[in-house]
Amino acid sequence: MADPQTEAPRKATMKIQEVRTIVTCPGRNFVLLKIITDEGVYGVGDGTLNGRELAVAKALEEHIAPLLIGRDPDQIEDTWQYLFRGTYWRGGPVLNSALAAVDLALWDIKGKRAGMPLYSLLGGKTRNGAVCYTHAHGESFEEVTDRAREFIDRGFKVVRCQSAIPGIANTYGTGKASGPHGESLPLVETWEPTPYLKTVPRLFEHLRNELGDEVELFHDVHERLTPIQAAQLAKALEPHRLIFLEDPLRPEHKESFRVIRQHSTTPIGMGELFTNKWECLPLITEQLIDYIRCDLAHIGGITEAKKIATVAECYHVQTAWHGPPDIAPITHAANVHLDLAIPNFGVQEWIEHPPEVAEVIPGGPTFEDGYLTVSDAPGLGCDINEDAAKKYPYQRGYLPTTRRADGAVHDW
Ligand code: CS2
Ligand code: MG
Repeated sequence: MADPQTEAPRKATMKIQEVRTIVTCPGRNFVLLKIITDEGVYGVGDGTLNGRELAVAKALEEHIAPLLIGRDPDQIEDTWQYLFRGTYWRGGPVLNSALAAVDLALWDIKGKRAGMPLYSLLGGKTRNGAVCYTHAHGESFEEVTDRAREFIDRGFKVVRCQSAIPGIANTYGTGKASGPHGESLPLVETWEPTPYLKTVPRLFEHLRNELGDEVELFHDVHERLTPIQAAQLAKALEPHRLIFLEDPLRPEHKESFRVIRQHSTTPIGMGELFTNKWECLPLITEQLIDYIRCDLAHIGGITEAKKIATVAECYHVQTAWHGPPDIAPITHAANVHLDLAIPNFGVQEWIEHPPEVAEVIPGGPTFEDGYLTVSDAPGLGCDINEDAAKKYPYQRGYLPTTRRADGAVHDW
């Protein structure tokens, strides 16, 4: 523990000697962390925040790294509390992504010291693999169906489906929005609820007719609807049996989820924009959602996710941790370690990174027949190849923004 007067670390068997932030862009930007101890053991973490990467990198370099030098890497909870509550100005996506990077790296060190994979430290395996989903998208229903079929043929048992909406330019999830965009300004997407609400149920009717009943399907609203629109959509989708409807409402309005629940039995998933456990609480304790899907890289890492999973378990809520391509394989590995250990795992989002990513960050999860697994290597099982990282310098990139047909800003 730290000295109560000075925060100077008390004598520890092992000390943090160096904290290295690595920003790299092997196809997209990642903010990686290496925490190196005086005994040579090191841990790797990920604090990538898509579109605001350097804010996290600066927070780590300038504000957090100096606080870690000399601390005992074993005391993860104390370090977590110290970094979260000890800043006074706490939380939010930037600071909690930075905190996540530290948390992941400390768990990695703990696993390496114990000689155990993380899932083992978290209580051991409750399942052999984590069933996962990926994204099928397209300009037409036929294109979405063909993509979904390719994934099903590869073994996927769950597929997220998004199609272009007639009359709307650059619809979310149809494939134009990802990756760094150089120095350019954000791509602008448009949004109108009426064509969207008409199209999505038709898409799923088409998909069920073409793909049958066995595959699990779902759809990401990306927090764009009003409560009553979300209720209408959830109700209209009932016959198509979605595993869940993802992120229907903005993260600010927890009580609005009651409106959806009052009108529909379509399961609801929510959470990639949350940055701490308290934001999840009302949705879980009121049983307004069925899947909690926070992003480990934005909520302060494994320490916070484990607590959220435990609270969710008490209320029959399952996990579906966010697993987009804009977080590094280190976070994907952390997701799967947790999925394998907790009793209330639901489904895991997973998008295959291009090969350059594995060159820089080897050791991410492995996909086989619809399931993800991780290696039995101690810790998270990932590494950072710093020489390879140098080959791919940071490129400024923005997420798209969204405007209504009349030009007004809407949620992306
Ligand atoms: C999406 C994300 O994976 C998802 O469910 O909502 O792709 C999200 O748009 C990105 O993580 C934003 O960076
Ligand atoms: Mg989403």
